[in-house]
Amino acid sequence: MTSKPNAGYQVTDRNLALELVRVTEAAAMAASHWTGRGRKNEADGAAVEAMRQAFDTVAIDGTVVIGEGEMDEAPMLFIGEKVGAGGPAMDIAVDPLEGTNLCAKNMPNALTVVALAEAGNFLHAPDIYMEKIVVGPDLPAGVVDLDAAIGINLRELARAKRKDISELTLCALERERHEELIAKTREAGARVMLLSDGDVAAAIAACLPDSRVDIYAGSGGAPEGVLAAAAVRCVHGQMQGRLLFENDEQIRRAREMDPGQDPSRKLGLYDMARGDVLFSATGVTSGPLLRGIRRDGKRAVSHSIVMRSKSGTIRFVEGHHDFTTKTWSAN
Ligand code: VTB
Ligand code: MG
Ligand code: MG
Repeated sequence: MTSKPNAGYQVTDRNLALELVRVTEAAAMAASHWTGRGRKNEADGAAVEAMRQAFDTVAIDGTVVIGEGEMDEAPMLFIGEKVGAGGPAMDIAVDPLEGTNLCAKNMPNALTVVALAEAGNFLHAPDIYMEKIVVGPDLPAGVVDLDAAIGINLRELARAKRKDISELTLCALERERHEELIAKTREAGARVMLLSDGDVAAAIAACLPDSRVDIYAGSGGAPEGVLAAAAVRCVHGQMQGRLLFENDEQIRRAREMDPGQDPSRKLGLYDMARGDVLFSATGVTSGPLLRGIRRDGKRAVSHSIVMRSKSGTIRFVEGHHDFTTKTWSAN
């Protein structure tokens, strides 16, 4: 009888999870130099450069599909850029510093984020807004819907969770455009948790037990939407999205990036992140999800979450770093 040790083997079965953590750790340590210094561009630049460098040693043939912008507007990690040391063809989605303002102001939830899937599996989305709705695992499929009134969604969610609406918390970015969403949520009897920034962390929070967030809703960045979708796949939550267009140029760009599709269609989770997905995020500043980087002279401690959709394994990784033996994060 011939044994088939590799039956069902997928390229993401390689130990890429740990390699990905190294990438988000590097970016977080570089950004942490700028925490609380009011200089968001410097923080972002440091994270981008460290992340770009860290990718050089990852054994993949990666293409950035969600990145820092178009080739002519971003010096590195631009859309279409090839990264990695060679290996299986992978799609890469990055936000080297998700929450530049949070980092600059030393407020909770600044993260460095990377997601990875086999080539062709992430939505190619322009840097525009996306309407999003996210709920956690173990709920009936379709319990909430982007097109339903928020009051109905909250009622259905409460029923599925066997809770009273008054026990639910909806999380949204604090923006004028969300005034109606916030008012209607409160009218329905639920609580609202408002964030100044950082809806990738909010989407993850909606999927984790004990986070005190039952649903994330509202509009934020489309790139952050794809990254959130990758994370939501890993934690087996539910998410829908829809690109929001402000002009014809944005529609043209979305059509070019995702040919043959209606750019304003309602996107399911698998329209944004298909296949086996890996996700890693490292805290820059401390929040409920992750602790931020703690520096102490020539040492630092990092906290990361790394997850994989196929196995559903969620790992929290604590890294203890010694700058006397490293060059890339010594600044
Ligand atoms: C959104 C959100 C991000 O920035 O992109 C937001 O998805 C910007 O929104 O998580 P506004 O244009 O309304 O300010 C973040 O909060 C941080 O990158
Ligand atoms: Mg960014
Ligand atoms: Mg961002």
